[in-house]
Amino acid sequence: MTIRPLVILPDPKLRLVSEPVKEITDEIRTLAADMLETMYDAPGVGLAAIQIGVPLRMVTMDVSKSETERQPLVLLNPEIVWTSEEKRTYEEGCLSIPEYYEEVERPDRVKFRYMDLDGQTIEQEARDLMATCVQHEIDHLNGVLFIDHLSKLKRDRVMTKFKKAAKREASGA
Ligand code: K1U
Ligand code: ZN
Repeated sequence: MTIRPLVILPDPKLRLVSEPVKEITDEIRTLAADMLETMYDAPGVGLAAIQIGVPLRMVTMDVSKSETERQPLVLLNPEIVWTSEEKRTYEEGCLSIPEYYEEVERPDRVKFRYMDLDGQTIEQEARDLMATCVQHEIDHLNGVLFIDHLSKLKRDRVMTKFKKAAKREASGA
């Protein structure tokens, strides 16, 4: 298992629409293991494959509170199949937008469907952090970031900050 480097804003890869996983191969199993390793190392509660530069519809998640009893999930081709009318606001972060947190309103509960690494189709209902996280991760698969749910003013401020940081890094300053 390898910890892979994270793709950081304003990298244009974050805006790609990822492709479906067509077959569960050893490469896909290795990618899943690397994504989990990278997610736990960050640390994060979710990760989409594009965040390590791979434009495939793959997500890892673990919203368990305990570090000793991990509950890793690998979602292949996940999709939201139902959302509640009720909304909730959660302070979100993103491993691709380090140290920036903002409140985002999303449906409170969702049902989502995915294929696991055994090829089984699973449908599951989520609430609380898991509901927020699965919506945030599926957004990544469609090139959408949580800052897209904020006002244009806030989004522009974040973009400017990260563009400046990337320029400084490229110039070695
Ligand atoms: O996709 C990502 O960038 C991961 C992101 C997922 C997420 C978190 C919170 C709300 C919505 C989506 C993160 O994991 S950010 C890190 C984080 O929230 C966290 C890290 C360690 C423990 C608990 C939370
Ligand atoms: Zn994110």
